[in-house]
Amino acid sequence: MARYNVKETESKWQSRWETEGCFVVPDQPEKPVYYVLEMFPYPSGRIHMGHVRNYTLGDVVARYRKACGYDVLHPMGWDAFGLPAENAAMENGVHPEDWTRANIEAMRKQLRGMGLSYDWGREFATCDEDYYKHEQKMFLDFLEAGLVYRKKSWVNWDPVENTVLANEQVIDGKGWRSGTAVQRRELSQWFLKITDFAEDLLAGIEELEDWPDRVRLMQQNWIGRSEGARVFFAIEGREESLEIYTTRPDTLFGASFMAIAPNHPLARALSESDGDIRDFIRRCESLGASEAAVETAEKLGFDTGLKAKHPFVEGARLPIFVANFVLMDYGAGAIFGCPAHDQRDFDFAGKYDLPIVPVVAPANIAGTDDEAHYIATYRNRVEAMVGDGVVIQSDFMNGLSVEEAKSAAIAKLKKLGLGEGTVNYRLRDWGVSRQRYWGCPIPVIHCDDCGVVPVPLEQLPVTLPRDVVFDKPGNPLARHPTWKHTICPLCGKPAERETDTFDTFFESSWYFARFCSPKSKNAFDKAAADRWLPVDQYIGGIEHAVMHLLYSRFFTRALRKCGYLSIKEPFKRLLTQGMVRHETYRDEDGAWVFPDDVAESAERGLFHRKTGKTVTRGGSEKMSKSKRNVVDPARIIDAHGADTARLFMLSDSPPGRDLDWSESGLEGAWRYRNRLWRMVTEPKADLGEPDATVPKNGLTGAAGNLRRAVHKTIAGVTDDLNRFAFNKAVARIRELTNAIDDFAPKTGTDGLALREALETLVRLANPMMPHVTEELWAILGHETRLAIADWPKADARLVADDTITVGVQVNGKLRGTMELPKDADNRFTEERAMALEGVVRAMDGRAARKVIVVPNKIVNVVV
Ligand code: ANZ
Ligand code: ZN
Repeated sequence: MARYNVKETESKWQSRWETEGCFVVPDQPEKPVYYVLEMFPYPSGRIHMGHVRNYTLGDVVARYRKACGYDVLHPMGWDAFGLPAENAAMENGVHPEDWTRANIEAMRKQLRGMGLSYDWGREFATCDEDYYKHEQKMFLDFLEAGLVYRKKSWVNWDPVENTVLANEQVIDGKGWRSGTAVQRRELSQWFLKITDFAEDLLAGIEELEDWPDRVRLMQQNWIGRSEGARVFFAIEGREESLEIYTTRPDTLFGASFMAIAPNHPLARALSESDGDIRDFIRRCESLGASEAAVETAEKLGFDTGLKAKHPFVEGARLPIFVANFVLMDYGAGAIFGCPAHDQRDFDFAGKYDLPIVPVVAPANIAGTDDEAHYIATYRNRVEAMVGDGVVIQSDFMNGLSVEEAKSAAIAKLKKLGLGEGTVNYRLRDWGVSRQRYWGCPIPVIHCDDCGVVPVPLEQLPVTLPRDVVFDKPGNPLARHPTWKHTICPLCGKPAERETDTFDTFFESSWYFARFCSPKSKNAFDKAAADRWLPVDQYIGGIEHAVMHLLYSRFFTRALRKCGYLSIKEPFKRLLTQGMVRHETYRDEDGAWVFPDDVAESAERGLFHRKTGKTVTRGGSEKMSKSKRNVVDPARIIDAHGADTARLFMLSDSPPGRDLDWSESGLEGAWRYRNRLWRMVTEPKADLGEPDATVPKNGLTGAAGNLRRAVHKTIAGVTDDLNRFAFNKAVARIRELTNAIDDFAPKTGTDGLALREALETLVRLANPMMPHVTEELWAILGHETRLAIADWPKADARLVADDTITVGVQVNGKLRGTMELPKDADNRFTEERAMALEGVVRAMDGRAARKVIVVPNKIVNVVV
């Protein structure tokens, strides 16, 4: 048989599957349905190894489920809006749309080269007018349902990207993409009321049992529910009271100051007549608005001179500070400070010389002789006592536990009309306005007389103008000479369009639903969505654990509220794949070196192929362009074939773990594919006809053993695939390959057993290596496609273990083992045991005093 021609064979099957419609999903499925979805890519222009891993995992699931008798929805599309297209426009003068479309073309070609079982007829890009127009209607529906509002707010402004960033996009005070320090700015923004669903989003996590625990925890923390109290402090000499939020009302007797956010209305009001406060606020604003920035900055306060009245202690007064560590958009934007039991307040009190009054003591100290000493020396501590304990120095709460005191304080506040218990969330509403061109236009009009007016439905979609220039940073929509000028739908006077576009997370929050009916005139057909959703298996990177998944879960609820959908959660089961890693290399000057540029020789060690500089090998890290430790999938697939790359991606690690890319691993996969090819194309016996049945009983000896191995492998691989243990499945397939290699067929029926073994091997390996197995299936004489064939079934009688291993001990020491038929009788067992070579040697001619047989387990010989 000829050598395996990788390129020709792979592209042949890719086009046949396509022309024969093997993966076209019926609109009216008759079988049970299964929806497997991989996170769709941003069309950067080239696929990377993360894509290869993600899409291989999804394809194995899709092909396997299809073989198991499901109608499988397995679609692919493009998350096509976003800033890189605008950057490319600015750098190279290419239009964002042209750049994006060209990238999609290139990447589609690369994905096709991987032999993925997509229904390409369902493909779309989010920048298609036919996609984004539905979002505009959705937005207006959300508006009507009270899920959208517009608010002037402080935003994180990225001065390099010239746009607003969501809090989640600010990492350590810096923009997630630009890496530059984020500034604060006040802008009018559109918000989606994700907080309306805070409780429900949290409760829903409970039911997502098939999500990784890590992701569930991240979502929980992000929503950040806390129980506490709202307390209203009267302000001396003023009408209004000061509302604060606290999770520790039990510490109210330890309060020694109040603090408000720099942008709190009270601070604003005071700054109008006080230049010093004004300067202080300005100083705080230059520090950045994100939680992280505030957390790391030095704690600064400014005493306003105002005093708050303590709710429980007659005559007690607390100074009110403006403080940079209080955030306006959390709780009430104001706090009471209890230095003894909060580290931040402790530091603040030290700095501004405020009282530190302990009101909680460890249980073994409270009420004992040590209590006085605890109180007297408290100020000398280096840290606040934030733990649990018993309440002291607190009047009616003395002796209570922290939890009991919380309830007692809340009850008292309620009675006094000064507060109540509340639940608070860390989750913020989602600001969706972006000052960018390459996104979905927000469909509203601003009229001087009528205010903000939604674009009437019959005027949708609002499309992007094509003629834009990127000669300077900022939003070209706002600079466009005509686009934004329109007339007010209400009064008919000249008015202006909103020039902001949606955050691109908007598009990725509902694409999974569009795939159910991608040609629908509506966003999607409800019937199709009901049929396919929720997604049975979603697969993607851990980097989307918070934002994308939370936004999609929110959209599902919002769409349900607006009558689009009836499901509660979008993704039933989630698999987050691990990173693909690679060793890093640096030259003498510390510059990163591409692995491909590294050569090795005995006398020079590692060196740079082109510059000749000495190279040192660093640790294995996530593949990234910045460290140059990337391997281009296109090159790998071109040189070794898609099947090889796919097999390697599955072989070494379970999907959730990181995977180390290695040449040797890749070579191993390549050798295995060739071995499979030879084994089937040069069989050791006449294999008979494809439909010849193997005699069910007549097979004994080696052929019988082979059949048992075949059926055990079927059962094992099936089990592995159900559990996503793809690496184990690969290992099992390789074991079967060895067993087939060891098999020496002698008779005609041996040939039939060999056929069954080879066919099974090919069928089990098909989801991993679809091309070579499809070709081998044809070579084995089949005229229908393996891609649409059924999954092999294990014969239960052959799977059950019918021989067992029994150990033999002489005077308590193991001297040998033997393979016995299950439930062999004691006499037969004893005879076989006494004949074992190790046993004979150990007995050394002595007679057995006693032989104890524990059936199916062990034999003990006493001499
Ligand atoms: C008094 C107190 C005493 C507090 C004490 C803590 C310990 P979590 O758990 O994150 O919800 N806080 C409230 N609003 C704030 C804001 N806008 N900016 C900064 N800090 C704020 O934290 C709630 C606690 O964080 C609240 O409880 C409040 O300080 C502070 F021994 O109130 B605490
Ligand atoms: Zn008007």
